[in-house]
Amino acid sequence: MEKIVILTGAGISAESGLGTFRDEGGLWAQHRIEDVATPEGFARDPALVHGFYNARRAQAAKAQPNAAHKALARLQRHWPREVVIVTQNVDSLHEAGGAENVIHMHGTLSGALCGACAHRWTAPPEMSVDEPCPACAAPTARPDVVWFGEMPYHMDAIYDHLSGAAIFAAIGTSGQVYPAAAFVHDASMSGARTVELNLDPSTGVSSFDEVILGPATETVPRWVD
Ligand code: BJW
Repeated sequence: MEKIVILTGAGISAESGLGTFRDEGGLWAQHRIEDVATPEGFARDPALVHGFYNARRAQAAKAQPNAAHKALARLQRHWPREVVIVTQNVDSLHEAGGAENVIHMHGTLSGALCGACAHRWTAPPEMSVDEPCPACAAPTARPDVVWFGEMPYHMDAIYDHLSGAAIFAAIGTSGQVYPAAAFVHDASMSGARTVELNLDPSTGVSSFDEVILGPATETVPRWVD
């Protein structure tokens, strides 16, 4: 069955008040990627990394889904078997906006993961360095997110969806992080029509068949309806 595969990035949650990574004043202007978004950074200073994610978890808990999240949820309700939402975002605003089936390729802020036995559980609002794993008791709890150098989640399922895509849309992502940045090529190879909806053109803008520029809360509902 032909699919509509939608990839979302931080830009879709920007108008819900959550900072993006690479825009001016974004998260990477305030924190060094090597310190907070790599396994090596976590090994060096887990307290710093927990602090970074605790603050983002608190901020995300207060954020409300916006018109773009809600429009995609409407589209998915209309075609539940055809519409696949793949998000790089670790917030849960797609679900809060009514989407039921969301693939979180970079994990979630609401998850905790044991670095020793890979057990997963719901993260408390504040994680700390001595938090024990409920399964093996090792003090190796980490946020269940995907850092640089780690394998993103659900890649087999995502490639499967991309190979059957009739339409591929990338929304609010700068196209600077792989493997998500290459999905437009994967989808094109499968014959999909590709569209970018973004505030500023992404790094891979020339690979898309169509480009719609503007804030997601305006462009996404218009594209969906
Ligand atoms: C709006 C808007 C509004 C604003 N409306 N729009 C050299 C070449 C190629 C690859 C590599 C390389 N060296 C290393 C790599 C691999 C590396 C990588 O890509 N590095 C690059 C820096 C080059 N990738 C990895 O390590 C990944 N793993 C991997 O590759 O495994 C091997 C593998 C091989 C083959 C197949 C599969 C796997 C893992 C990457 C993990 C990324 N993790 C993070 C942190 C997650 C946890 C957390 O949230 O803290 O993921 S980094 C960060 O970037 C986060 C995001 O999901 C990701 C993408 O960011 P995003 O969403 O695009 O945000 P921004 O800020 O960049 O862009 C925002 C956009 O929104 C902009 O375009 C704005 O214009 C727009 N916008 N307001 C609409 N209102």
